[in-house]
Amino acid sequence: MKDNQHEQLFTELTAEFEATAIQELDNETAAAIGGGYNIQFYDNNNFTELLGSWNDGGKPTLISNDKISSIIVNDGEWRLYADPNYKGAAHTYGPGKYVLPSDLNNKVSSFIRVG
Ligand SMILES: [Ca+2]
Repeated sequence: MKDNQHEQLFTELTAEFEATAIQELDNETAAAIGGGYNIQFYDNNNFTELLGSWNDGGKPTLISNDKISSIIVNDGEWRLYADPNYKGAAHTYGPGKYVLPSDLNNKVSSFIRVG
């Protein structure tokens, strides 16, 4: 019975993690259907560990808080902030690939499309 309980707990934890991941990636799914993403966030410095994708608007509080280290902007201008609710250190990025500077690396807590 103990093994079963252990397995059940693991299953619940996995389901919880997946729910969190899916929530962050909802817009990626939408973008995939639409044919592209306007901004993509990565955990590392070489654009391979995708944290999430976004097309429009912004997010005042990120699930991937304090994790983003690089971004790819495919369209629009986006402003990234070190603090929630569009506050703190900020930089604006147009189309391109960027490794975030030290005042934003692993510190981004909100972002919004500004152009
Ligand atoms: Ca990171």
